[in-house]
Amino acid sequence: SEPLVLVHNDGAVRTITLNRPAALNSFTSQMHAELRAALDEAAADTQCRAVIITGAGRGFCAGQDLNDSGMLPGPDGRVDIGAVIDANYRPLALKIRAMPVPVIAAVNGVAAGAGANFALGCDMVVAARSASFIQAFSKIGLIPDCGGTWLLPRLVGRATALGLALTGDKLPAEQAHRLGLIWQVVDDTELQTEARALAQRLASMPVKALAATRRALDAAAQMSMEDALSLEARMQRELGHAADFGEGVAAFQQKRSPSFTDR
Ligand code: T3D
Repeated sequence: SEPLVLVHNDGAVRTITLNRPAALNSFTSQMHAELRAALDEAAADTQCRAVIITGAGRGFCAGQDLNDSGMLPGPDGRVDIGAVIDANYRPLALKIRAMPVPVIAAVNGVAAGAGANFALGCDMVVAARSASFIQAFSKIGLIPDCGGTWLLPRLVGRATALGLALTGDKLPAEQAHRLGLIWQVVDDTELQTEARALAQRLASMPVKALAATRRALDAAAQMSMEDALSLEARMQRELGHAADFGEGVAAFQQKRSPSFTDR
């Protein structure tokens, strides 16, 4: 049967495409498993220096597939959503946050529910002009998951986060960009080209430091400034011993372009 996740390599850039277009790439347990495997392989392959996640067809990802077997009531007549979250969404959100390379979401169409927060949890989000973001959870009696409760207020502030989460209104890409929810909006026809150009640019940079930057920002968000300064010193000391820093400084001094290899 068709793989639910497609993987394509273009030099140092790996594109992972969610591939259930008939159901707007909504998540089944099987698609989750294939996505986890693709991310693990990208993380383990030292040739891979940037990852793009996008969707096949007209949607990016419509969140949980509401017809998947995990959505069926158990013997007690209840659906065990907690089990689905523990098995699938929590590991996914954590995995993206722990990737050793930058992860770009190229949002080609609607991103709803966990599909929206999965995109927003990536390092940079580039969206097609016709794409949109929907915190669909409230409409079916749930709260934002896949990191939404943590991400949304940090990205756009409490008032906007609550407005989006309570109404479940569709937020067009342009508006998401104006609110600071995403990095960039591009013409539909340019999405894959722009995402690839950004990924190639990041892949040529010191990716070890880029991944450390994500880690430092996330950790610092919970700290006093004093503690953040200590964290910066600790991480900077470590990066200062890595090959990329030596190469970056040498290339600057020799007025040549650097060639970074650390990961
Ligand atoms: O386990 C847990 O539940 C916990 C995890 C929860 C995380 C979540 O993600 S909860 C939120 C789940 N997602 C939703 O509630 C979104 C449901 N989908 C929609 O509201 C709409 O499909 C969209 C607004 C996203 C797009 O609308 P539209 O009009 O562009 O497309 P459509 O016609 O509704 O959808 C096209 C097809 O995809 C359609 O199938 P069909 O009729 O052509 O055979 C539709 O049923 C299917 N589809 C879309 N979303 C889902 C889905 N099938 C299963 N699950 C979906 N989430």
